[in-house]
Amino acid sequence: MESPPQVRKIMDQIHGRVSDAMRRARREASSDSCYVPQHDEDSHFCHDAFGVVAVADGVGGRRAQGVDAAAFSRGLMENTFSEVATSELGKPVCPYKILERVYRRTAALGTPMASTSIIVSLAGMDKVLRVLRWAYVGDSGFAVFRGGKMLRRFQPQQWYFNCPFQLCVGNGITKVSDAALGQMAIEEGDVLVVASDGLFDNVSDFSLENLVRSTMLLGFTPEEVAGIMSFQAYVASKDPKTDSPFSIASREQGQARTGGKVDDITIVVAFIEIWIGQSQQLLQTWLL
Ligand SMILES: [Mn+2]
Repeated sequence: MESPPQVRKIMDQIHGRVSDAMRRARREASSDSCYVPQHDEDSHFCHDAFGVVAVADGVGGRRAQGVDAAAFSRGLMENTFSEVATSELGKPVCPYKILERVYRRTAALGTPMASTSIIVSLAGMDKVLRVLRWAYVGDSGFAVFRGGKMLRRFQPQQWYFNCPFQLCVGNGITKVSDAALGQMAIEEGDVLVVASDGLFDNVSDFSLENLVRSTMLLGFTPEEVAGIMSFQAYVASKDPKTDSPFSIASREQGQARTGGKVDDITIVVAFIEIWIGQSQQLLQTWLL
């Protein structure tokens, strides 16, 4: 199918950017994020050189008593960032080992409250195959898209409806060893979305697929895709009539409910780019 001129122009620009990126040495992914605060208790980061994305969502059970529900999620993310940024570049990052270490560090400081958390890393290169690895606790999660289709999605962990597994100081019922772990092979061109429940409770998988498909077709950047996704989640969260994934799940629990769920919305979008360096690429070409 012939593309309209403006789309061709965007595609040419993208190809130009891809060529530029090819000239650079090692690079795991191109990622960016959008955060729409409501209670401002989410926290996140993405680090392209290490190929790591992480999101944490502070659980605000005692917010009314003036306890800072953001402290634990921020502590987790600050410690995760420092662990990742000081690790050896090029060496695969194990999300569970990092989660375990940063949980201990954050808990040892006596940081109040609790948080869900997810860490995703691009790890374990097997020539051209790259592996995506994850560890998460609770309902901060991820989805992987290939060719505009949702290939894989996390399953939220919760003790009961709207009460996610959560890490906290002391003897909480959730242990760090309860984290859901997994891995999958990914390919260049795959799209990874890592987000807090502010996204997944407000936007259906079907809508996410449509959004990824259309924004990829238009050559949007990770920042733009994250922004559009956040806007869709925010609009749904404030709409009392929309049939959100959260309201559908509520009805399954026997609660009469419609509308979105007002919450912090954190979304990180990463385009998987597997540049293995020009010399290695040449070598591979000769070997073929
Ligand atoms: Mn949340």
